[in-house]
Amino acid sequence: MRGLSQRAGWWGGALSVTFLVGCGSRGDATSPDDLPNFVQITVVDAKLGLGKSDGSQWDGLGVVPLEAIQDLAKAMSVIDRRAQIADHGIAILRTGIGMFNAPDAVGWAELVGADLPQTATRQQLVAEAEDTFLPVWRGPPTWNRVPFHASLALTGRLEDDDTPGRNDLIGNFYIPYDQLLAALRAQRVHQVQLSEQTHNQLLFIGVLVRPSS
Ligand SMILES: [Ca+2]
Ligand SMILES: [Ca+2]
Repeated sequence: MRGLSQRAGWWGGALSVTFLVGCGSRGDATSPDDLPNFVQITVVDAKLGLGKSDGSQWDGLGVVPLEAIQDLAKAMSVIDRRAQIADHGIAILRTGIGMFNAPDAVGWAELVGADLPQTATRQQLVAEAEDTFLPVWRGPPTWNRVPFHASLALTGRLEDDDTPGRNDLIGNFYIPYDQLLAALRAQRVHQVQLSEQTHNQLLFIGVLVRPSS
């Protein structure tokens, strides 16, 4: 946990800055006819909201301005449509680490869908570091040779570890096939926007989907 140092004026300036984004257009790496039968799926990282949906901090006392939470999520959603998160959006979250008490993300993820192999079991999401809005998952959790068809989805849950107390829910998430397909076509880590599913508490989860023999 970190001390609260809240500067309301900072938000107006930070969030009014134009988010600089690339067009992100690389063209489709795959056409419908050459989609792989199997893929490898990796859950790489996450981007967490600056506070809880009620405006309280993840840990400790104090508030996070609701406007700041909503504006940040809104700004980042525009970027997501280009399948990119601008460096400036990440900078806001990094700066937030010094201003608000960041969570200690833990959780799990699992695949759902038809014809999944027995090896496609639930995997734990353990952050490399505590107290961060930008957790990177240890491992990272990866499933190999996953049948790739329209019934496939990735689901899971993130909590803020408050041991020995009761954890705070960050969010339950569901990433459908079309987003996994977008990740496959992106040929790099694809940030899936989840803020609408989680009341702006879980902004994105980064997934990597690659063809698997
Ligand atoms: Ca907490
Ligand atoms: Ca905590």
